[in-house]
Amino acid sequence: MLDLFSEDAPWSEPLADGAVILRRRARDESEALITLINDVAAQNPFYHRITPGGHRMSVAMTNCGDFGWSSDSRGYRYSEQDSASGKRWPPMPDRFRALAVSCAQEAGFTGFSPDACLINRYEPGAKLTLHQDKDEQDLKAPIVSVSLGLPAVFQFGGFERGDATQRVLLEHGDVVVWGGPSRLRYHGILPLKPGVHPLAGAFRFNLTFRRAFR
Ligand code: MD6
Ligand code: FE
Repeated sequence: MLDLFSEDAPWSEPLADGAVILRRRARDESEALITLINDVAAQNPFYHRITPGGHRMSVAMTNCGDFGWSSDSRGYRYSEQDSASGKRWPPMPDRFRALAVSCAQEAGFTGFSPDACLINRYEPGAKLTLHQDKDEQDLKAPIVSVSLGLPAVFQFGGFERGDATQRVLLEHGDVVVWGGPSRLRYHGILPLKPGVHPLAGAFRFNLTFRRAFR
């Protein structure tokens, strides 16, 4: 149980209408989450996908759940199999689902039922340029994003790529939930600074839970 009166209890920070950071919300179970990430990666390894434009992504990715997000020369999409291995994605661990559902609920999104979890792994220098998440069928469902390991600067913008962005540091155990009016905001991650995290070593991991299909 979380001790809400202890000095280091989680707190929340509004980001925009429909978007909130639940600070340290996943911290107490982070060791278990990292073990589960390693289990998924043992079945379906992280790798650097190629964008439709032919660039190798600096972020390495894998997925778990009924569907996984990937990118190759034919485009971005959700699929039941990893196009690289031809295998189905490993199932979404119950603990992952429970965390995502409870964070969504806390942010006001009841009934969230994720069918996909994209796992990003950042090494020093890895970044994610400004993008929108719009490959999901049901844009009414929120996205729940869990940060683990090394901290990173998150950029949160508007509805056009050129709009001004806010910069916020996302640290180990922080959870961002967004949906509703913010669902299609541009966002990205600045290049990761090198470091060593006691549980994640030289990496940052990010889990994003989505509802890909209705
Ligand atoms: C990351 N996150 O934190 C990248 N997308 O590594 C995302 O791209 C993201 O945090 C949609 C919703 C929440 C996110
Ligand atoms: Fe995204």
